[in-house]
Amino acid sequence: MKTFILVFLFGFSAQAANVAVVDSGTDFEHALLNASAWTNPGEIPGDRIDNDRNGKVDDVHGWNFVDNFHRLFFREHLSRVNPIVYPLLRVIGQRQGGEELSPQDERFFQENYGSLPEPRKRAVSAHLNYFAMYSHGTHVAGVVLQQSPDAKIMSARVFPDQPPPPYPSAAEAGPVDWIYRILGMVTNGTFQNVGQYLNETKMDLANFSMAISLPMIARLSLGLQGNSSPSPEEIAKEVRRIYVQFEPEGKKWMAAAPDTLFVVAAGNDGLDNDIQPVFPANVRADNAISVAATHGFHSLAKFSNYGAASVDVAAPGVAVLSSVPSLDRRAELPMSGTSMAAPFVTGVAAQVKDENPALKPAELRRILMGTVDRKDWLQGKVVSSGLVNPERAALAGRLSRDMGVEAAIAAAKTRVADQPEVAPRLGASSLPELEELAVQLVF
Ligand SMILES: [Ca+2]
Ligand SMILES: [Ca+2]
Repeated sequence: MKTFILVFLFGFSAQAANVAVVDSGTDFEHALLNASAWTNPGEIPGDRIDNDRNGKVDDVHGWNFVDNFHRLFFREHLSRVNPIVYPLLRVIGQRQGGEELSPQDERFFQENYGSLPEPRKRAVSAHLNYFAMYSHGTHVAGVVLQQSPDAKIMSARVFPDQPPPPYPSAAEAGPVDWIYRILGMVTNGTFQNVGQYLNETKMDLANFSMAISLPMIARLSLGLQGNSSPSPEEIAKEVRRIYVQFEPEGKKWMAAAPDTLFVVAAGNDGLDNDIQPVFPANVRADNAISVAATHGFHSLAKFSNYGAASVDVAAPGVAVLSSVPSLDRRAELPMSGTSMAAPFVTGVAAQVKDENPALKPAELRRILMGTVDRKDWLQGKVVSSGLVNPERAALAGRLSRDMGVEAAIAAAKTRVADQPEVAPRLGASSLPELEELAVQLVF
């Protein structure tokens, strides 16, 4: 009887990690996600009553912080998405992954993009960008679940919604307006509220696949000061000046949720974050870790930011296949960016937490960094000089139940080999427009 009770208690305590995806909203109707939504135990859905009295009415699977509203994702916008985005993004993703395209795929791309007149090309590109942002939080959640299938996903929506630009007319949504809206949310304390919510809902992890574009703000600011064509050095200097004003705000977010590990994408400018800081990736805290992107396990992605002192680890982020919203609720597409590398690390961290729920965020971070595959090509690029190793990190998590974290890391290192460095296939393409889109469409 005693044994039975112990077994029962042990089984009860082994709980899957709670993971917040702080992003553009997550489509939990997707077949790959619908069993994985975190559910607020204190809230009755749809009764228009704030049952748990946390100031948020019907916050069942998360909260929409942009609109202060329970709806996290607007599936009805799918009717305004042109279905051409699916095959186009598939072809572009294949190119980003270095694949050689079939003649049919090349012809398809030429007919639907390459051979179009300039204004229509811009319109298609705007539509692809819209769809990628619309899908972002759904794709990111899928990547978390690939590494941690039992994780419970909470959606914290922080991206302002933009209606899709009509297809294929040339009307484009203004990125400057969008930046101002995000900026407003940073300065009005929205993200601090996100931090408080992560704390209230006991999130083990929070994935931040986002960056406030300080270079864009720097250009605007220098323009207002009469410098309309600044040099890269002038931009970097202005970015550093602006970053210093943002940093205390970021520290507040992380301090608001001390039991949550914040996993933050390093950014996609191909630049050194030690020289030109990225917000919030550069915010240093015991409960934050920043992530660069690699091409498979082989090389640093060309677009990825890095930083010997400011970016902690690397993980795969090129042509990552994951869930995207679609009418049939089953679509998957490849996407590239540090936005895809961060949730890889978030998912691994969720597995480590499952192995030992007693681990604190700083210990999770230490395990992720201490169990990497060290690479010469990541030396001087990330603090740990390495790529996150899921199996080794999980083993260190398990061992840490019975020994100190450092001893667990050392033991895991002797037992799990590095992941094989398979060289990517780098086929050529004769389509310059495709190459250009493959470089531009990173998230
Ligand atoms: Ca509530
Ligand atoms: Ca309710």
